[in-house]
Amino acid sequence: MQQKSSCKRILTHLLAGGAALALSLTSWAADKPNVVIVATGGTIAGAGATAANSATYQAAKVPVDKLIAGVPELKDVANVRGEQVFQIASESFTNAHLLTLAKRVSALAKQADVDGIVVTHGTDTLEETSFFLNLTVHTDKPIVVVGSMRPGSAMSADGMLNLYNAVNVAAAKDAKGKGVLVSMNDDILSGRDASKMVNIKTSAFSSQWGPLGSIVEGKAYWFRAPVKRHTMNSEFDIDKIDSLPPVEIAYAYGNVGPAAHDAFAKTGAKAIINAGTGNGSVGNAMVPELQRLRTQGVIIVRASRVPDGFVLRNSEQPDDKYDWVVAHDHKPQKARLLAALALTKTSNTKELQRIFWEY
Ligand code: DAS
Repeated sequence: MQQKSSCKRILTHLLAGGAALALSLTSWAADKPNVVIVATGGTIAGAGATAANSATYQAAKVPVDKLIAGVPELKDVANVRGEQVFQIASESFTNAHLLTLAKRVSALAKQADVDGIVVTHGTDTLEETSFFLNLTVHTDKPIVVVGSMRPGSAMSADGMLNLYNAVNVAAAKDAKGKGVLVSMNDDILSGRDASKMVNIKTSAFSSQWGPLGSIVEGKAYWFRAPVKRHTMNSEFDIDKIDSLPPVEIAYAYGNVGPAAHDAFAKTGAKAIINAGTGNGSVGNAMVPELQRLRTQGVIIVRASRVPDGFVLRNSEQPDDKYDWVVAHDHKPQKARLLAALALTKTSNTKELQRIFWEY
């Protein structure tokens, strides 16, 4: 009698286990895309002391599985799983973090069972990561970078909806081939030119060239596509890059002198992004300093501290004569990354300028 009841119990247990397994397999329904959320930290993983703390909180606290559990609607969109690559505030990102993250994203994109990738990220350097991935990951699968301006513990937190939107975009077939995307505040921006333009609002991110599309109630509406080279059409391949040459940014202002530039050159900078005034203008006192640095072999890239517009070649300065490069419409923080990648290939200034026009 004893033996019979234990067999019955084991059988019941096995049947229940089998049912759960079957359920889990069906919940990874083949008709749903597979999306991996690669988590790096930031405010979207942040937590504040009270619901009133929308700006005072600790970033990079909540693990990725809790982020996913916090948006149960994700399972209606895709088969979602999470990977915690880092748990840091993004102002602490280094080149090493960028390389590690891009290599992981590249490896995931190669997997046949991955249809789209979401990267959760702090907003402070989100634009640098989205641009770097756009330049180096060879895939046409959607890669969507997302963050939030308020921690999940705050009233009207924006992280849940931003994450829901990002997974919807990553799961959308028509998001393929558009390069790396940034999904913030219902906008779908190009990872190339998305920038954090307001540091205290949920409408923080924009591009001077406008969003590529918008996402409403989980549906992506597209209006434009990128024209600059990216992902599959990029000459930079993260799988072949293991380090980045040092490139620094020197900010210009009235009364600026060469101290910062000289210090960068002394520490081995291969290029200096000069964040000039106006259209990348260089003060009279600084022109000979930059020419001197150029003769010492440092690449000079004229960018602008002005958020929008683009630097014209040979306008404010005779770039051909000085052998300088212009950053086109790239903000200094993005020009730094493009210059570093370009310098893994060449230090020929004509080639460097071509790269700035094309990416
Ligand atoms: N410190 C900011 C960061 O991690 C918080 C955020 O906005 O995500 O980028």
